[in-house]
Amino acid sequence: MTKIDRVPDTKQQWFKDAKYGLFIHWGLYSILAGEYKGKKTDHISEWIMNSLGIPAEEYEKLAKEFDPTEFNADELVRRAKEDWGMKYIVFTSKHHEGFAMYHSKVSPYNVVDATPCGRDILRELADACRKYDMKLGLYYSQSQDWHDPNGYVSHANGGEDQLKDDNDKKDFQYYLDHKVKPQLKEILSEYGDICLIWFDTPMGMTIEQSRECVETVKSMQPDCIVSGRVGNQLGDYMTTGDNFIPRLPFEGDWEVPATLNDTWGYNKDDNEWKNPDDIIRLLVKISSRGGNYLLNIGPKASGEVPKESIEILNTVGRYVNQNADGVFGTRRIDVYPYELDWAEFTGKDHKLFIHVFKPRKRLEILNCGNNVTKAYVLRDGRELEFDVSPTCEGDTMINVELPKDLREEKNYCVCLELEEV
Ligand code: FHN
Repeated sequence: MTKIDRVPDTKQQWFKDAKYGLFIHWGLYSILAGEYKGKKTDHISEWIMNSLGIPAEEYEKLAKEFDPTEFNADELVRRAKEDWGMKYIVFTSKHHEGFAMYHSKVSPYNVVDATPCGRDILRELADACRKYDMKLGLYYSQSQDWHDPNGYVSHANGGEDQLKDDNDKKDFQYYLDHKVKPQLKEILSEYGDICLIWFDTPMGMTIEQSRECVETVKSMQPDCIVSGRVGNQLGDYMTTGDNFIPRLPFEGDWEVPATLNDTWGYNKDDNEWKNPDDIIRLLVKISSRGGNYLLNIGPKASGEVPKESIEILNTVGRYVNQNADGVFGTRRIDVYPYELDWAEFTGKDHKLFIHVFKPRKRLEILNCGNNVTKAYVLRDGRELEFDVSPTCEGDTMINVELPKDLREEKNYCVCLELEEV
């Protein structure tokens, strides 16, 4: 395995500072919720068309059932911003199923023309994002399209019923020229500023084809960045494997796309919800290594966000909002080389943030660099006493005394201000 320590640099401050975003996987697969004609998929639910081998002419009938009476873009974006503390949203404008969740003139297979609801979901989200000053990015599946006769099909899980994979008989370039590029132009011209295009799984794409995707984006909105999965190393930042957290603090910009359970699209049978404490810790860990955490929700067909997702994100959001200075705008912390089972560290300017995840009597921090000038609880500014002592191994230990009420607590953050050198 090659060790990668340098990844692309977006040169965009907002992305470097953002740290935490909301991924939304929503499409016709949400109607099936993991089950078709009594058969359940054991793969991620947005893949159900592929994994259960549902022919395009059957699958597309689902559009007639799409009527999301519970979807409220304003409420969702408000939650993401205020309750969850997120800095950007990435929405599936077209997933591998090929269905556009916006009003496309390029293909009638879209949420306005093919459904009874006739609602342009992307328009509703874009308006809400503008209202709440939330950055909006769009997922677009550029390589796989199981509805278009020339879009690629890949198989992720070796089941028996999967869609036919006859990619070598397809005119992929035709699909790129007549669907992908025109649709990219639509989403980049009709919905205001788009902060990023989240390309996915570049299977089979040549470097020239990846380049055409990048150039189409940049020609429409030069500041819009593209995800690593545009392929052929042409992304503006690195996208890690799904739910994979790099151990190394890469130099450059990167993002971890992650699920709250074991699927992206809604699956009524998936109850493998992650623990909010673990999510908080992962967010901080990723920040400390210099990355962003893009955490997913899969709304139901009705537009309702599963209550489990809301509860988890509310809990994480309370931590994030109370400790915002220790999360947002923090930088890769290569100055502090230690791992502790009870804490994670983030840093920026002359501050070292100690995120405490297990009850402690006092905080003992080894060799944290410059002299500490002040220690305080981040959420309420309470100053803490500390002293510095040499250890018998010749190191320096900072001992931060904790007030009684904090000694039984977990999930809080202490800031050490360090002398400028
Ligand atoms: O196949 C997709 C999957 O459905 C989902 O969209 C994820 C999100 O990162 N991307 C692909 C798999 O990596």
